[in-house]
Amino acid sequence: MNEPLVKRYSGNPILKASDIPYSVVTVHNAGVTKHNGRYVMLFRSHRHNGRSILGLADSDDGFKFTARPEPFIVPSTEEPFAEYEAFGTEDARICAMDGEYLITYSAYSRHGVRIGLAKTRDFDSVERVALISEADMRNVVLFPQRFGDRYARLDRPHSEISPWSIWISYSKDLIHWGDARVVMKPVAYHWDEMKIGPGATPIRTSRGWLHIYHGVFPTMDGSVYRLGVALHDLEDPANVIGVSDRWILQPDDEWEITGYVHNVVFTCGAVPEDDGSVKIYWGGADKVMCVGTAVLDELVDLCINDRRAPM
Ligand code: BMA
Repeated sequence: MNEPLVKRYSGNPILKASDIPYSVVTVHNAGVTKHNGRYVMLFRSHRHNGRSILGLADSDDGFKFTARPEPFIVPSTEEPFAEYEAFGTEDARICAMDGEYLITYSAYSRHGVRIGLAKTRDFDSVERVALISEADMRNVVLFPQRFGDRYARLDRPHSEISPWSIWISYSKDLIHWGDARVVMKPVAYHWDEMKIGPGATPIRTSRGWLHIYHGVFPTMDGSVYRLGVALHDLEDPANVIGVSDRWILQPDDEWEITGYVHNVVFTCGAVPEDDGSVKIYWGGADKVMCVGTAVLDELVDLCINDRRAPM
Protein backbone atom coordinates (compact mmCIF):
# COMPACT_ATOMS: atom_id res chain seq x y z
CA MET A 1 0.00 0.00 0.00
CA ASN A 2 1.96 2.99 -1.29
CA GLU A 3 -0.83 5.54 -1.55
CA PRO A 4 -0.63 7.76 1.53
CA LEU A 5 -3.60 7.26 3.85
CA VAL A 6 -3.52 10.92 4.78
CA LYS A 7 -3.41 13.25 1.79
CA ARG A 8 -1.61 16.43 2.70
CA TYR A 9 -3.27 19.68 1.64
CA SER A 10 -1.21 21.36 -1.06
CA GLY A 11 -1.43 24.71 0.73
CA ASN A 12 0.34 23.52 3.91
CA PRO A 13 1.30 25.00 6.26
CA ILE A 14 -2.11 26.58 6.76
CA LEU A 15 -1.30 28.81 9.74
CA LYS A 16 1.98 30.17 11.07
CA ALA A 17 3.31 32.81 13.44
CA SER A 18 3.46 35.55 10.78
CA ASP A 19 -0.32 35.13 10.23
CA ILE A 20 -1.11 36.01 13.85
CA PRO A 21 -1.95 39.63 14.69
CA TYR A 22 -0.20 39.48 18.09
CA SER A 23 3.36 38.56 18.87
CA VAL A 24 4.06 34.80 18.90
CA VAL A 25 6.84 32.48 17.74
CA THR A 26 4.85 29.35 16.82
CA VAL A 27 1.36 28.16 15.84
CA HIS A 28 0.80 24.47 16.50
CA ASN A 29 -1.06 21.59 18.17
CA ALA A 30 -4.57 22.94 17.57
CA GLY A 31 -7.94 21.50 18.52
CA VAL A 32 -10.46 22.04 15.72
CA THR A 33 -14.25 21.75 15.54
CA LYS A 34 -17.20 22.98 13.51
CA HIS A 35 -19.45 25.65 14.97
CA ASN A 36 -22.48 26.92 13.01
CA GLY A 37 -21.07 25.40 9.83
CA ARG A 38 -17.69 27.14 10.18
CA TYR A 39 -14.40 25.67 11.36
CA VAL A 40 -12.89 26.94 14.57
CA MET A 41 -9.26 26.26 15.38
CA LEU A 42 -7.89 26.66 18.91
CA PHE A 43 -4.15 26.74 18.40
CA ARG A 44 -1.18 26.89 20.73
CA SER A 45 1.52 29.54 20.39
CA HIS A 46 4.78 30.00 22.18
CA ARG A 47 5.42 33.55 23.24
CA HIS A 48 8.93 34.98 23.23
CA ASN A 49 9.43 33.85 26.83
CA GLY A 50 8.87 30.22 25.78
CA ARG A 51 5.50 29.91 27.51
CA SER A 52 2.34 29.05 25.64
CA ILE A 53 -1.08 30.60 25.10
CA LEU A 54 -4.11 29.52 23.05
CA GLY A 55 -5.49 31.52 20.14
CA LEU A 56 -8.46 31.18 17.80
CA ALA A 57 -8.73 31.15 14.04
CA ASP A 58 -11.83 30.74 11.84
CA SER A 59 -12.41 29.23 8.43
CA ASP A 60 -15.22 28.59 5.96
CA ASP A 61 -13.61 25.59 4.28
CA GLY A 62 -11.33 24.04 6.93
CA PHE A 63 -8.21 24.97 4.97
CA LYS A 64 -7.90 28.76 4.95
CA PHE A 65 -7.96 30.14 8.49
CA THR A 66 -7.94 33.71 9.74
CA ALA A 67 -6.67 34.35 13.25
CA ARG A 68 -8.63 36.56 15.61
CA PRO A 69 -7.05 39.77 16.94
CA GLU A 70 -6.69 38.55 20.55
CA PRO A 71 -5.71 35.24 22.19
CA PHE A 72 -8.59 33.15 23.61
CA ILE A 73 -7.07 31.38 26.62
CA VAL A 74 -4.06 32.80 28.44
CA PRO A 75 -2.87 31.83 31.94
CA SER A 76 -5.64 32.72 34.37
CA THR A 77 -5.30 35.38 37.03
CA GLU A 78 -7.99 33.75 39.16
CA GLU A 79 -7.46 30.96 41.65
CA PRO A 80 -7.25 28.05 41.64
CA PHE A 81 -6.27 28.28 37.98
CA ALA A 82 -3.63 31.00 38.31
CA GLU A 83 -1.42 28.84 40.51
CA TYR A 84 -1.43 25.97 38.00
CA GLU A 85 -1.33 27.86 34.69
CA ALA A 86 1.54 30.20 35.48
CA PHE A 87 3.88 28.56 32.95
CA GLY A 88 1.30 28.40 30.19
CA THR A 89 -1.71 26.76 28.60
CA GLU A 90 -1.07 24.19 25.86
CA ASP A 91 -2.45 21.63 23.40
CA ALA A 92 -6.22 22.15 23.59
CA ARG A 93 -8.77 19.58 22.49
CA ILE A 94 -12.37 20.55 21.72
CA CYS A 95 -15.28 18.20 22.35
CA ALA A 96 -18.78 19.19 21.19
CA MET A 97 -21.42 17.85 23.58
CA ASP A 98 -24.96 18.91 24.54
CA GLY A 99 -24.76 22.25 22.73
CA GLU A 100 -21.48 23.19 24.39
CA TYR A 101 -17.84 22.92 23.48
CA LEU A 102 -15.71 21.39 26.20
CA ILE A 103 -12.05 22.33 26.02
CA THR A 104 -9.34 20.29 27.74
CA TYR A 105 -5.88 21.85 27.85
CA SER A 106 -2.54 21.30 29.56
CA ALA A 107 -1.89 23.70 32.44
CA TYR A 108 1.81 24.14 33.24
CA SER A 109 3.28 25.50 36.45
CA ARG A 110 6.14 24.97 38.89
CA HIS A 111 4.00 22.11 40.23
CA GLY A 112 4.08 20.17 36.97
CA VAL A 113 1.53 19.73 34.21
CA ARG A 114 -2.14 18.95 34.75
CA ILE A 115 -5.37 19.30 32.84
CA GLY A 116 -7.77 22.22 32.81
CA LEU A 117 -11.37 22.09 31.60
CA ALA A 118 -13.04 25.14 30.09
CA LYS A 119 -16.26 25.53 28.13
CA THR A 120 -17.85 27.82 25.60
CA ARG A 121 -21.08 27.94 23.62
CA ASP A 122 -20.02 30.42 20.97
CA PHE A 123 -16.21 30.80 20.95
CA ASP A 124 -16.71 34.45 21.89
CA SER A 125 -16.32 33.99 25.63
CA VAL A 126 -14.89 31.12 27.61
CA GLU A 127 -15.44 29.91 31.16
CA ARG A 128 -13.02 27.83 33.24
CA VAL A 129 -14.77 24.83 34.84
CA ALA A 130 -12.14 23.02 36.91
CA LEU A 131 -8.70 21.48 37.01
CA ILE A 132 -9.54 17.87 36.31
CA SER A 133 -6.34 15.97 36.96
CA GLU A 134 -3.40 15.93 39.27
CA ALA A 135 0.15 16.39 38.06
CA ASP A 136 1.58 14.85 35.93
CA MET A 137 -0.82 14.39 33.08
CA ARG A 138 -1.17 15.76 29.54
CA ASN A 139 -3.28 14.98 26.46
CA VAL A 140 -6.83 14.47 27.67
CA VAL A 141 -9.54 13.83 25.08
CA LEU A 142 -13.19 13.53 26.04
CA PHE A 143 -15.56 11.19 24.25
CA PRO A 144 -18.40 13.30 22.82
CA GLN A 145 -21.04 11.06 24.43
CA ARG A 146 -21.94 9.64 27.84
CA PHE A 147 -21.72 5.92 28.57
CA GLY A 148 -24.62 5.20 30.90
CA ASP A 149 -24.52 8.15 33.23
CA ARG A 150 -20.78 8.71 32.90
CA TYR A 151 -18.52 10.82 30.74
CA ALA A 152 -15.35 9.09 29.54
CA ARG A 153 -11.93 10.39 28.63
CA LEU A 154 -8.64 9.06 27.36
CA ASP A 155 -5.68 10.41 29.30
CA ARG A 156 -1.95 9.93 29.62
CA PRO A 157 -0.48 9.90 33.12
CA HIS A 158 3.31 10.13 33.44
CA SER A 159 5.19 7.24 35.02
CA GLU A 160 8.78 6.44 35.86
CA ILE A 161 8.10 2.73 35.82
CA SER A 162 6.32 2.11 32.55
CA PRO A 163 6.46 3.77 29.10
CA TRP A 164 3.81 6.49 29.03
CA SER A 165 0.55 4.87 27.98
CA ILE A 166 -3.07 5.70 27.23
CA TRP A 167 -5.58 5.25 30.03
CA ILE A 168 -9.35 5.67 30.29
CA SER A 169 -11.24 7.18 33.19
CA TYR A 170 -14.82 8.15 33.94
CA SER A 171 -16.82 10.89 35.61
CA LYS A 172 -20.44 11.73 36.37
CA ASP A 173 -19.84 15.48 36.54
CA LEU A 174 -16.74 16.11 34.35
CA ILE A 175 -14.89 17.24 37.49
CA HIS A 176 -14.25 14.12 39.57
CA TRP A 177 -12.64 11.31 37.58
CA GLY A 178 -11.94 7.71 38.48
CA ASP A 179 -12.34 4.02 37.68
CA ALA A 180 -9.10 4.46 35.71
CA ARG A 181 -7.44 1.69 33.76
CA VAL A 182 -4.79 1.42 31.11
CA VAL A 183 -6.07 0.61 27.62
CA MET A 184 -3.09 0.94 25.29
CA LYS A 185 0.68 0.75 25.67
CA PRO A 186 3.71 1.38 23.47
CA VAL A 187 5.10 -1.74 21.83
CA ALA A 188 8.81 -2.53 22.11
CA TYR A 189 10.90 -1.80 19.02
CA HIS A 190 7.92 -0.40 17.17
CA TRP A 191 7.37 3.13 15.81
CA ASP A 192 5.51 4.11 19.02
CA GLU A 193 7.80 2.30 21.47
CA MET A 194 8.88 5.27 23.61
CA LYS A 195 5.51 6.77 24.54
CA ILE A 196 2.01 7.25 23.21
CA GLY A 197 -0.65 9.83 23.95
CA PRO A 198 -4.24 10.67 23.04
CA GLY A 199 -4.52 12.95 20.00
CA ALA A 200 -7.80 14.06 18.48
CA THR A 201 -11.24 13.82 20.08
CA PRO A 202 -12.49 10.30 19.20
CA ILE A 203 -14.77 10.10 16.17
CA ARG A 204 -17.88 7.91 16.23
CA THR A 205 -18.12 5.50 13.27
CA SER A 206 -20.48 2.56 12.71
CA ARG A 207 -17.65 0.15 13.65
CA GLY A 208 -16.27 1.91 16.71
CA TRP A 209 -14.68 5.08 18.03
CA LEU A 210 -11.73 6.04 15.87
CA HIS A 211 -8.95 7.58 17.90
CA ILE A 212 -5.99 9.26 16.18
CA TYR A 213 -3.09 9.22 18.65
CA HIS A 214 0.60 10.09 18.64
CA GLY A 215 3.48 7.70 19.14
CA VAL A 216 7.13 8.49 19.70
CA PHE A 217 10.27 6.62 18.65
CA PRO A 218 13.70 7.44 20.09
CA THR A 219 16.59 7.83 17.63
CA MET A 220 20.21 8.99 17.86
CA ASP A 221 18.88 12.30 16.51
CA GLY A 222 16.14 12.71 19.13
CA SER A 223 12.51 11.64 19.18
CA VAL A 224 10.28 11.23 16.12
CA TYR A 225 6.57 11.97 16.62
CA ARG A 226 4.13 10.15 14.31
CA LEU A 227 0.36 9.56 14.22
CA GLY A 228 -1.44 6.25 14.45
CA VAL A 229 -5.03 5.01 14.80
CA ALA A 230 -6.92 2.86 17.27
CA LEU A 231 -10.53 1.67 17.34
CA HIS A 232 -12.53 1.55 20.58
CA ASP A 233 -15.78 -0.33 21.18
CA LEU A 234 -18.85 1.88 20.72
CA GLU A 235 -20.55 0.80 23.95
CA ASP A 236 -17.48 0.10 26.06
CA PRO A 237 -14.63 2.44 25.04
CA ALA A 238 -12.24 0.74 27.48
CA ASN A 239 -12.27 -2.15 25.03
CA VAL A 240 -9.77 -1.46 22.24
CA ILE A 241 -10.90 -3.45 19.21
CA GLY A 242 -7.69 -2.88 17.31
CA VAL A 243 -4.63 -0.66 16.94
CA SER A 244 -3.10 -0.20 13.52
CA ASP A 245 0.36 -1.71 13.30
CA ARG A 246 1.55 1.07 10.99
CA TRP A 247 1.56 4.81 11.42
CA ILE A 248 -0.71 6.95 9.26
CA LEU A 249 1.47 10.06 9.19
CA GLN A 250 5.11 10.84 9.85
CA PRO A 251 7.22 14.00 9.47
CA ASP A 252 7.94 14.32 5.73
CA ASP A 253 7.41 17.93 4.69
CA GLU A 254 10.27 20.32 5.43
CA TRP A 255 8.19 22.24 8.02
CA GLU A 256 7.57 18.96 9.86
CA ILE A 257 11.22 17.97 9.82
CA THR A 258 12.64 21.36 10.82
CA GLY A 259 11.08 23.94 13.10
CA TYR A 260 10.88 24.63 16.82
CA VAL A 261 11.26 20.92 17.67
CA HIS A 262 12.31 18.82 14.68
CA ASN A 263 10.61 15.66 13.39
CA VAL A 264 7.19 16.21 14.90
CA VAL A 265 3.66 15.73 13.64
CA PHE A 266 1.28 16.11 16.59
CA THR A 267 -2.52 16.17 16.43
CA CYS A 268 -5.10 17.63 18.80
CA GLY A 269 -8.05 17.66 16.41
CA ALA A 270 -9.79 16.05 13.45
CA VAL A 271 -13.14 16.92 11.89
CA PRO A 272 -15.32 14.19 10.29
CA GLU A 273 -17.26 15.27 7.21
CA ASP A 274 -20.61 14.07 5.83
CA ASP A 275 -18.94 12.45 2.80
CA GLY A 276 -17.03 9.94 4.96
CA SER A 277 -13.78 11.86 4.88
CA VAL A 278 -11.99 13.37 7.84
CA LYS A 279 -9.83 16.47 8.04
CA ILE A 280 -6.86 15.79 10.28
CA TYR A 281 -5.01 18.77 11.71
CA TRP A 282 -1.46 18.58 13.05
CA GLY A 283 1.32 20.76 14.28
CA GLY A 284 4.46 20.55 12.14
CA ALA A 285 7.70 20.59 14.16
CA ASP A 286 5.90 22.51 16.94
CA LYS A 287 5.93 25.58 14.71
CA VAL A 288 3.15 25.61 12.08
CA MET A 289 -0.32 24.10 11.52
CA CYS A 290 -1.01 21.62 8.72
CA VAL A 291 -4.05 19.72 7.47
CA GLY A 292 -4.68 16.59 5.45
CA THR A 293 -7.66 14.45 4.54
CA ALA A 294 -8.28 10.75 4.90
CA VAL A 295 -11.18 8.33 4.36
CA LEU A 296 -12.60 7.30 7.74
CA ASP A 297 -13.45 3.80 6.52
CA GLU A 298 -9.85 3.22 5.44
CA LEU A 299 -8.54 4.25 8.85
CA VAL A 300 -11.03 1.93 10.56
CA ASP A 301 -10.06 -0.92 8.18
CA LEU A 302 -6.44 -0.44 9.16
CA CYS A 303 -7.27 -0.89 12.86
CA ILE A 304 -9.01 -4.18 12.07
CA ASN A 305 -7.02 -5.72 9.21
CA ASP A 306 -3.47 -4.67 10.03
CA ARG A 307 -3.41 -4.60 13.79
CA ARG A 308 -1.06 -5.06 16.66
CA ALA A 309 -2.02 -5.90 20.24
CA PRO A 310 -3.16 -2.82 22.22
CA MET A 311 -0.83 -3.74 25.11
C1 BMA B 1 5.29 16.74 23.76
C2 BMA B 1 4.41 17.94 24.01
C3 BMA B 1 3.81 18.43 22.70
C4 BMA B 1 4.87 18.61 21.64
C5 BMA B 1 5.75 17.39 21.55
C6 BMA B 1 6.92 17.54 20.59
O1 BMA B 1 5.89 16.30 24.92
O2 BMA B 1 5.16 18.97 24.58
O3 BMA B 1 3.14 19.63 22.94
O4 BMA B 1 4.27 18.85 20.41
O5 BMA B 1 6.28 17.07 22.82
O6 BMA B 1 7.78 18.55 21.02
